[in-house]
Amino acid sequence: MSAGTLRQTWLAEGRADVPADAVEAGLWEELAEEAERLEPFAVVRHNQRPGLLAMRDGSITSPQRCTVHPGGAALRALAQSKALADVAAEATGAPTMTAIRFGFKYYQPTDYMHVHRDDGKFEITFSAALTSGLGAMGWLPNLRWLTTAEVVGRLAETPYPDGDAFPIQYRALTGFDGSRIPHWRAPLDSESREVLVTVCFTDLSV
Ligand SMILES: O=C(O)CCC(=O)C(=O)O
Ligand SMILES: [Fe+2]
Repeated sequence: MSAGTLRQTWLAEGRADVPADAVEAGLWEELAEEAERLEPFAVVRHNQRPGLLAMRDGSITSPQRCTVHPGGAALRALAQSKALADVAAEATGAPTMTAIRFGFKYYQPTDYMHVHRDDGKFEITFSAALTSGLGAMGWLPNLRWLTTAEVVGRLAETPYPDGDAFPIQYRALTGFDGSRIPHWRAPLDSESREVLVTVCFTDLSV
């Protein structure tokens, strides 16, 4: 995909498809092994405060339950790869991009994440599935440019709004404008626990 296409898709749709060759097949294997190995040390994230909480950085937090781990050498290699930083920069138009948060998220059956907006420092959030049963995330790209107050006003009563499906692909990264586009994961409807890998970039040049 040409750089121009990445940029246009980002501007128009708030998403960026990472070319398959940006991540080596061997690294996916290492990520899957690392996620398995670190799972016993993952911590439960269970925010039970009901409703949407508007934060001063523009993010919106909401109830969620899952297990998280910041990863090891394989995830650092992914987060620090030049190919991924280049996609992040081309899409967002920022000169240089730095990964400032990354991790594995483990969803047990019925784990969930209500509608929210990511940390305002994140210019782009990439995610991929490390297991095959994760399914789509929900998102509302039409609300991308609304203010925090407007989003809270509209979605306060709907943890899982009637929105669009954002496919989380198995061993393939997709970027999206997670600090602006409200998104969520409905309770996991699967027999097995599923694993997501996520990497968020910011522009440290400003
Ligand atoms: O489960 C997902 O696909 C999205 C997770 C998410 O939005 C987050 O961790 O901020
Ligand atoms: Fe998110």
